[in-house]
Amino acid sequence: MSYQAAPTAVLPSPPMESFLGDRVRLYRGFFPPDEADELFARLAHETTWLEVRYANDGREFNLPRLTANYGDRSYDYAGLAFTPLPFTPLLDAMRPRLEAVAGVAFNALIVQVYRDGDDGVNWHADSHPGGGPEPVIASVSLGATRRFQLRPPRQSEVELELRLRHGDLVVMRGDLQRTHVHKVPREADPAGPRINLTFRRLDGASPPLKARVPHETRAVPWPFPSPAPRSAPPARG
Ligand SMILES: O=C(O)CCC(=O)C(=O)O
Repeated sequence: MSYQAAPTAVLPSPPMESFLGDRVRLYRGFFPPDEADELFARLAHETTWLEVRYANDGREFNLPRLTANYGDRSYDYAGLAFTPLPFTPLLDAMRPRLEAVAGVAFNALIVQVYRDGDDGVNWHADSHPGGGPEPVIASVSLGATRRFQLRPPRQSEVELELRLRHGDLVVMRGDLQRTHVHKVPREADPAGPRINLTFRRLDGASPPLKARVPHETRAVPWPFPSPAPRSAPPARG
């Protein structure tokens, strides 16, 4: 296949819905269905998917999703350190349209696959110090529809829930990562796997992790075997 990003100059402004004081912008169908299908298929095969196994309180957990880091900065989180790979031609082809909408030159990317409804990501904020106080994050959804929830850190009720579908783009901006945490909850029966890409801008040298969590990674090529049942992990698991 020959994925070609549409030239940014000829694209009309995509329709947008705005939430939480315009700090969450949702572009439904940013990637039209044919393009989203091709991106999903190529990312599934071309991504170097890693299973992350880590120790916490003397027990071992698998991160409940597979992950891959790209770019020229490592986006380390939750005590886990990653070695980013260079952007692939496909990821480079996706970048300009996302940068045009977000107004930021992205240099770091996490790609994740939620293999089934047991995969998810727990409450967290994207507060990597390299992202500065007001990071702009472009988050692309491909594949199964999943819920994306936001709430203030000390509040138990969800303040905003979006159902993110194939081809949707969410841009988070402003001080959102200080006022809110977000989560992709586990779900009983999603219609298959979902790939998420979060493009970010990181400046300065990555500071050393405050507390390194012992972990190891293992490459898992697509198509994935049925994952083992996952137990409840700690924060951001
Ligand atoms: O999968 C998503 O939509 C969110 C991913 C996420 O929260 C993250 O990468 O920080």
